[in-house]
Amino acid sequence: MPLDLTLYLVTDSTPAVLGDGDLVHIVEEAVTGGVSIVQYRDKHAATGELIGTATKLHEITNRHGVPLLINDRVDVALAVGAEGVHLGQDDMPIAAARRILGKDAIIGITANSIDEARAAQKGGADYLGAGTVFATPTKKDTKSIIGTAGTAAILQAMGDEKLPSVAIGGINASNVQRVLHQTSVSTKQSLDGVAVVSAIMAAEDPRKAAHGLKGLINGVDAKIYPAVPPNAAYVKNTAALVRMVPAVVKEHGERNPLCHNMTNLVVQNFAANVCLATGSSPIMSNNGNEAPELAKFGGALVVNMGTVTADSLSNYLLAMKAYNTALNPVLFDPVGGGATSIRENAVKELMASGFFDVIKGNEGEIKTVFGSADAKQRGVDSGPSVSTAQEKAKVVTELARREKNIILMTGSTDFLSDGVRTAAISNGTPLLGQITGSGCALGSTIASYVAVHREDKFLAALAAILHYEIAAERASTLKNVRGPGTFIPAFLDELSLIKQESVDGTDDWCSAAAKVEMMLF
Ligand code: 3NM
Repeated sequence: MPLDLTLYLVTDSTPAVLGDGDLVHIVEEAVTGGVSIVQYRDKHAATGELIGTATKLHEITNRHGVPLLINDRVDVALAVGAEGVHLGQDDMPIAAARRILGKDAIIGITANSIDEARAAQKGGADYLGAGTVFATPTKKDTKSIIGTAGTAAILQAMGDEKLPSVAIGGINASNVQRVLHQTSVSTKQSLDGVAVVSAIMAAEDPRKAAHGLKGLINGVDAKIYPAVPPNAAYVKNTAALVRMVPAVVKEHGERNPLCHNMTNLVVQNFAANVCLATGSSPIMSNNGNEAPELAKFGGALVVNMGTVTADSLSNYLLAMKAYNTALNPVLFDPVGGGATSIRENAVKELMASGFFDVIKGNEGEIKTVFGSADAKQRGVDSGPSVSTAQEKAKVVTELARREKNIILMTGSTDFLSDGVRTAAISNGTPLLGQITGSGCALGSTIASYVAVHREDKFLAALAAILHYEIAAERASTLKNVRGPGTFIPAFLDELSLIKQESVDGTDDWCSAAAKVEMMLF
């Protein structure tokens, strides 16, 4: 029987997952819906019961031509003639299981680290279950949460001899596409499928759930735009990129996308005014329960961690899930990310729970997301920089590569990267640093630009930054602007004027003023 890991179902007989459902019936429904391999996993039942249920499951899987594996119990697999076993790190060694089950048996192994994956390769495993990707109520005693970055590292470390691999832990319809996308190191070093428990076992309609997941995995509904576009819009040349900006500003101004802001009280008013002036339609809603409805409007979400509390964190998680499910862009602004352990943990939890198309922050915040040792911040301000331009550019490039998204590190020079293209942008005015919320409002601007130009998110972000910073620059030179107070209304005017100039087809605001330098890695 061929080993097809596309959609791997692991069963669970505990009341928390199974409820009053019938295990055998659920597996039949799931296999009909598209599950390509089944692992019978029951850590509590007596041997006789295991053999009874496994026999029934094997009759179903045989009928559908998919393999049945038994978790841990080599004896049960042998007794029912199952196609193989799945072994944890504490179970029987692979070689011993191979001696008992023979060369044709499928033997899979769980790996939590690069070392475990390499040992599984050497030991002759047929496939790898990498995890735990995300924290999951289904199995609380997992060794550690490795996220998509840890899973990608395992796939990469296996090199050319990579074993067929699935990822497991907290995977469901809302995140399966981005898990496949973010863990893919190269065409070869990517996942062959995903393993799920509750997404099918606890679903109201397991057949429909399996069918839906299979469609998402096969990319039938794939709308995830890669950070680096594969087509002609992917340009590295500075002048060519800058020439494309006014058309994106025009597109944004004409399409008037929704910009859903979850942001702190201090900046709500200013961010909403910036949205209106740049051409997006703002909604300021910090209630995560509203997000599923708002996510349907095709706009973008801004998660500005501002003043994070347990309550706001759970709202961010709900909203992020809604936008990820609707495949609409999310921008993360980890405000003060490195300032306290609560914020640092919030960053970790948010990063582990969903996909951010763009992460923007100052030097300390981006380093916190990256996991740098020198990320410690005092307050939410950036503080004196400790890195050279080259070092900052390297951090944003590496982080963008790791997260497969767009990273912006703000400062007097901004560094923007999609992992392949990295730009240093030196527009702006020191006055932006003297008004509250200027960084947060830039986040709102970038998010709505990505919503209208998602086929090249790097170009969208560049257009937003130039629109914003050139407007600020223009405002700062006006005669009647004497300081931060008079700067704010003039800045809003210039934002709106640049939008209008672009809609009218005038490009000089950008070509004459843009200070962009591409940095190559
Ligand atoms: N093994 P769900 S996590 C069975 O990390 C199992 O090895 C894991 O359940 C591991 O799909 C897990 O409901 C449970 O999140 C996965």
